[in-house]
Amino acid sequence: MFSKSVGRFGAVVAAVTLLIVDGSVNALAQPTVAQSAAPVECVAKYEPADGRSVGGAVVLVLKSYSCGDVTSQWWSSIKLFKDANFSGDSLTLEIPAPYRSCDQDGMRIDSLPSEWDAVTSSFRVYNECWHSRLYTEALTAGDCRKYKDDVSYVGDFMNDKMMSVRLQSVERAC
Ligand SMILES: [Ca+2]
Repeated sequence: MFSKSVGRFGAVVAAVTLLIVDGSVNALAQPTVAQSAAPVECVAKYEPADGRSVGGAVVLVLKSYSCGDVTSQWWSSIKLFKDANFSGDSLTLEIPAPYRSCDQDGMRIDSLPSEWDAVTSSFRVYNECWHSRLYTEALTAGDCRKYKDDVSYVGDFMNDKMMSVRLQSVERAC
């Protein structure tokens, strides 16, 4: 029993020593300035849901989602960034013609690709979608905050909480 404990302790010491030695070697092998990975750009395409309109807004549903080497000929409505100041991984929400621009009733996006739930910290808007309302739950439920134009930081209240959004050309109350 005693010798078994010593044996285990010895193994732990050996493992820790190995880690330290290994860590030192790796530290020497690494470049002095750590390289951060380039931000990933993603695109989510939305199309109008058949027969659904809420308060005049076009209700959009997710049709496709991809990241990496993405190109598109659809129209941008809003681009979400995981970090503040329009940095970090991004997701552009796109729509087809003729819904390319926001009008006063605007668009309603009930859900995001799941990995984009509750991560947004900043965003840009396009095609007359000057006014936005962000929601902390899907289906434009939960807490809401309204914004105008591009937003470099959504604020502590909404940071890493957005799960759905409304966009329109004029200001609307939450
Ligand atoms: Ca974030």
